Amino acid sequence: MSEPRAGDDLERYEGMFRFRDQDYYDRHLVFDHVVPMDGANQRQRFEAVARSLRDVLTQRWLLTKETHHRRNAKQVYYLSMEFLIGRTLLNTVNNLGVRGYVEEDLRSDPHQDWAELLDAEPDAGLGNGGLGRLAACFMDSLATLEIPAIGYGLRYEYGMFRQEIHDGSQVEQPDNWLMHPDPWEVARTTESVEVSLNCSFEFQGGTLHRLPGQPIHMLGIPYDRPVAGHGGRTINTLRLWGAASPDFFDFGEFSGGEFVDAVLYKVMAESLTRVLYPDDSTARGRTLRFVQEYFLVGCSLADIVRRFRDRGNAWADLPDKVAIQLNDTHPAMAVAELMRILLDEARLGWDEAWDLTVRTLAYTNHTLLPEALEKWPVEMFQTFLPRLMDIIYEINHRFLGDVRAKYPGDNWVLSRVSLIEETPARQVRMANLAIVGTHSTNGVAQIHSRLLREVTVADLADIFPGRFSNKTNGVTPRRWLLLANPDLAALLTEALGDSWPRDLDRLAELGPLAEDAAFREKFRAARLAAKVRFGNWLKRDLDVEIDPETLVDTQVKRIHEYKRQLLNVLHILTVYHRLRTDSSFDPAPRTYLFAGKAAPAYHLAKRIIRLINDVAAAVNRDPRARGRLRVAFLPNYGVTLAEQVIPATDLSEQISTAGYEASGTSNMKFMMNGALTIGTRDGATIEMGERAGEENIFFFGLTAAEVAARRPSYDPGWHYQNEPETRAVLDMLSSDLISPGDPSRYDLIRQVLLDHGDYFMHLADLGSYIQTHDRIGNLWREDPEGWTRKSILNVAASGYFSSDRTIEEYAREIWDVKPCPIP
Ligand code: 26Q
Repeated sequence: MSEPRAGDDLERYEGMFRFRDQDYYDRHLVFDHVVPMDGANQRQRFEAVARSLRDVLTQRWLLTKETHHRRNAKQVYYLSMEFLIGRTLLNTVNNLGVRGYVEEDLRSDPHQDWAELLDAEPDAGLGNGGLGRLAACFMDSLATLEIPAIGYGLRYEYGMFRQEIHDGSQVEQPDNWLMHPDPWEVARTTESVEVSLNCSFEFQGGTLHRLPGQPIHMLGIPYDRPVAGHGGRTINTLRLWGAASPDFFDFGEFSGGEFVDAVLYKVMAESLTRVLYPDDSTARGRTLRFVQEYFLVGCSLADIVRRFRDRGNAWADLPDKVAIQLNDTHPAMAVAELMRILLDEARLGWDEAWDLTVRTLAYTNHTLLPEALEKWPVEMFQTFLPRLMDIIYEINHRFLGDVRAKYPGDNWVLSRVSLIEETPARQVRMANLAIVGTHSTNGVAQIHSRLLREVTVADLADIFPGRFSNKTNGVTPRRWLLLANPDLAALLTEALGDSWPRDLDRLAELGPLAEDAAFREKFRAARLAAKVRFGNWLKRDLDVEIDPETLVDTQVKRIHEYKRQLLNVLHILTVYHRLRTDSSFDPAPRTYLFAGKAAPAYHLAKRIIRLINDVAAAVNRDPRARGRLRVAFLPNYGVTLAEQVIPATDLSEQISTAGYEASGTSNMKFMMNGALTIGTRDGATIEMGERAGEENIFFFGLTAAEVAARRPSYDPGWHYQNEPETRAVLDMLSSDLISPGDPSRYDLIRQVLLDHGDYFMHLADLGSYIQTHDRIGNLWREDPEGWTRKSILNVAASGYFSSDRTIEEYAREIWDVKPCPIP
């Protein structure tokens, strides 16, 4: 090979990515891949850019760790089965503040296309939805606020499935996001930890079977990813565990000719972190999931305790040095595992161990849906984790003793708060374990925290009144505004200067500008630019055409009955019905967008996807709807698609049955980007109304209290009998229009709505929903200036929904941690 720096192409790369006079980029491109500069493909270029950036932040990353260690600062450990991180490149470039530099250099290179290069990065979808994305936003805020923190999760080789739509129906495809080497991760094999189960297992036909009597030892290999805070001062770590089998184990014991068995055993252990469970609402008792949860807890606690001891701390100081947050009950075995470590390894007495455990751990609840509350069979604990089961029994014994003293003679209360459910089967109630075994339980929006306290776990809230609080969710403005919406971000910087991404309350200063016609004009131009950009992206990537001048009305989230995508569909069908039957009907032109995944076993949710696609096909081919009504289902919703669609949306649909959406977080992302909201009084949408002013949010429908009061006497059939439009629309479901040649295709949906009582009360809210949509359409068409005013006021009121505010509340009120500035 000739001298590498002599070629023409190499000349062009001179200076590029020379952040510190080192040719990071060209070295990585040529030497990592052994290709000439002009022979590299986009993927290789992406890896080289990412590796160069990692080089740039490496010193800060090391300095961050070293500073936290040297100061022995109190650390936050965020334990979560999910981190929905999405792509990392652009976010890291932005947060390090090198975007202008990188883009400028790339512009001068003919082989390089920044947009294509960004597209070459896979979307790390290691989560289902809101809970996983919240964990990722929190990591961004923790680093930005310079709080010492490590996120702990699992390194699933296959994340959330890729959704394809075939003939209108969802088809799940594996998401092989680690197919190429990931440039962000660092495998730290020297920091591997061993975790043991009392019982081994094997996979047969995709399910896990126990192999009794054989204990299994597994290795957790840490894969670290840098989390660069905005401003680039603190680089925290997201540590994801990959499973392996200890090498010494297999070949020694199996050397009697059972080489193949040894290899199979190894493969079995490695299967543990193969795939994420793509289910966010039904906690079905799958053994593999149980073992995954323990694996996360076992590896993470061993790591936390090792780090704590390495710093020379005494056990009694654990709560002063360590704060562990449990993201839902998924890692709630941490209560028993920490007790095990303190009892069996540190050899503390029960009372001291319990005091330290409770003061170190805290728990966040994310759902009120009973079917999503985790319960694991006692027998499963006994098989795999008998020591933890013993500890849970002892915790329960002591706890119930206290409860008996507080409520003498009340056996009902005992059976309700017990950590063990006796019937129909003996199961460990993970939420009860989490509440009893931690010093803090919080909900994620005011209404959710109140319902949690007053309804879901009322007895436990009575026993531990001081433990309960609310921490309303937030989202990171770096990814969801600065990165996702460059047009609006530029306008904000022009109006406010460049501190708003780290001080989102400054958006309040936009309030007065709502009355400034010149600013409104610029604001509308920025919003339109985002819509045009989205339109181009849609055409190019998904071959869907939309008119950016129309009202873009979007519902993107997991498909679930309680989120009521069906209510949205019923409204669209109502508009369509009017267009078909009334030639004078002339609604404001709208584009209705849907996106979202259904759990693979959730048949009704999958049928709803098919219905949306059938409705889209019917509407989009009908000349009467042309220019007025368009519907599209965008496949494979995830972080990357959200970044595209949210900035281009005029109207955000937050229409869950009141009392069922714990918080919602996309509602906040839409608000920050200038969408107006149509919503029920549910989750954090209520707080959005309090901050933006009720007149700037379109609320409709029953409140949570009204839902509960109406339920006993609710009769969906009444609406069908007495509301002609409701009847017409429901009858359309079995018509040739929507389900040509297959009139029973939507029988299931019709039955859910009419014959099975419409549990989520679609028909009760439909009238109010349609009226509200009519008002919205009129405002859009008749008073565009008024619309823009409301839009600006929404952005101005969105500062509260920065995850920086949320994390500051956790830091002050739960963790008692302070920032630890890196020199
Ligand atoms: C549990 C056991 C077995 C298999 C799967 C699960 C499981 C997985 C994920 C249960 C629940 C989830 C995810 C729940 C979730 O995303 N909840 C959402 O959390 C957001 C952040 O707080 C809220 O904004 C949403 O309202 C809430 O639905």
